Amino acid sequence: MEALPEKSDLNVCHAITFDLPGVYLYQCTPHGNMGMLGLIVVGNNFDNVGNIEEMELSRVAKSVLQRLIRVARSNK
Ligand SMILES: [Cu+2]
Repeated sequence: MEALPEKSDLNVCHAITFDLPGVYLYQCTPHGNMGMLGLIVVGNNFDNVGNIEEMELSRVAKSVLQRLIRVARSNK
């Protein structure tokens, strides 16, 4: 998450190359609290998922995150 830009511009494509395996969480800035999150799993590696789960999020976002992690793990 620290490697990602804090904010991207609206309606502008943004490309990122993930060099390190692991779980990456991103959000829509105005709607993150409502659970508009995304999860990217690089290299099928969940080693850092504990750090992601400890992130401070709203209750709704936390619930969405748990579901995203469950789905990602089931697609392993
Ligand atoms: Cu949004």
